[in-house]
Amino acid sequence: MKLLPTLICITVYLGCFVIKTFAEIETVTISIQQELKESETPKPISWVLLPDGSGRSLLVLQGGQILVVPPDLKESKITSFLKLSPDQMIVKDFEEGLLGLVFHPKYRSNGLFYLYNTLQSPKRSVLVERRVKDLKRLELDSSHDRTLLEIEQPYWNHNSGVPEFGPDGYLYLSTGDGGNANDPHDFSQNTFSLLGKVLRIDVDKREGALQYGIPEDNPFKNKPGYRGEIWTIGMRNPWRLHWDIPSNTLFCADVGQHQKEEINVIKKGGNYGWSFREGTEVFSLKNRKPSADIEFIDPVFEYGHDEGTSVSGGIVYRGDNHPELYGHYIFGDWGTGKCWAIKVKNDLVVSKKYIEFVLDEEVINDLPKFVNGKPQSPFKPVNFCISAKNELVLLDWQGSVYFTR
Ligand SMILES: [Ca+2]
Ligand SMILES: [Ca+2]
Repeated sequence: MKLLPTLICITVYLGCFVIKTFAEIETVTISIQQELKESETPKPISWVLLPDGSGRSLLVLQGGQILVVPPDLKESKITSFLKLSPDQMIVKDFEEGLLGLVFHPKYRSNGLFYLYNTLQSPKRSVLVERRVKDLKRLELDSSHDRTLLEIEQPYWNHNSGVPEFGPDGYLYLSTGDGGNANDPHDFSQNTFSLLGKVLRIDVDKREGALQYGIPEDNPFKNKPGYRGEIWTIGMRNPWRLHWDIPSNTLFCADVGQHQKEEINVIKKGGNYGWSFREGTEVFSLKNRKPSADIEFIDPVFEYGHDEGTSVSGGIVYRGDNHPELYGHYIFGDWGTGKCWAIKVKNDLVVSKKYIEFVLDEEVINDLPKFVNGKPQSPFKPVNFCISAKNELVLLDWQGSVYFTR
């Protein structure tokens, strides 16, 4: 751990000097090592511990493959759990594909898990329930393939992903605004659309024609003009949700357009602004005015496009090896590789640190670099996950898996 002195950065923009002063922020330095080096792991998007006490983990790849990794990470023992057909999911492999997996809270007794992925013709996102019939051998029940939700997607981008179960046993799913740019159909604020929202559903029930139930205490249940599944409004492209059970907090990193990247604390019925706002700023491009009675919830933390271009949310660290990060929400930027740890109390950031990751004695995510306005980084974090030992797993979208030491 080291404390950076106040930094004065001089950058040249169109011939003029812009002087920026960054406040004094502690930088935590953490050594990492690459794992699964010999294995093909293109576009890893999630590392999920199997909730069966075996210490095995699943590595979810955006192309549709899910690998089973043994507790000792021995590559010769890696097996395939399942494989979705990329042809059915993907036209543009930048944001389409398999985007999330979550186990049912009662997985040990019912074997259920959920996949969130895109499908084509017509373009849509689906939430599908599958079942493991032999938990030890991880054998799938091929007859169990239940589509709970299908959400039409007008464009290839902004499909969000990574559903989570809350401490209440309900499933929370974030959705993007449909895609393109500028939320062209105003889906995020449209309360009859499931796009641009956080949704909350009961996978153990059925309601009318729906393949799930809508919890009685959902904020807009039975309210005219609203879909009852909606938990929050005004999301752009959440990547990703995370329920921190010890603090009873649902975190939502929301990818911004050209100005601000957001970390939000999700509140029942909240309106998180897009596309009236981007972060704490008015999104003026659309020249629309929100009605006076809407109260927007600002992010608890945001950064501008001088530090990154696309936020990748993570998890709250509760491991033993890095006490300086304990209780901090860990996240980073996909474009520049810059990483942060923030501790949030009563919706306020009470501690903020940068994290430098060191691989073979070299920092892989030091100061952000932009070349012709595009971020350059050897490290493109797409997710921050938890290992079987409760330590950090970093997934680099370029195909690498790193463990902290
Ligand atoms: Ca889309
Ligand atoms: Ca927002």
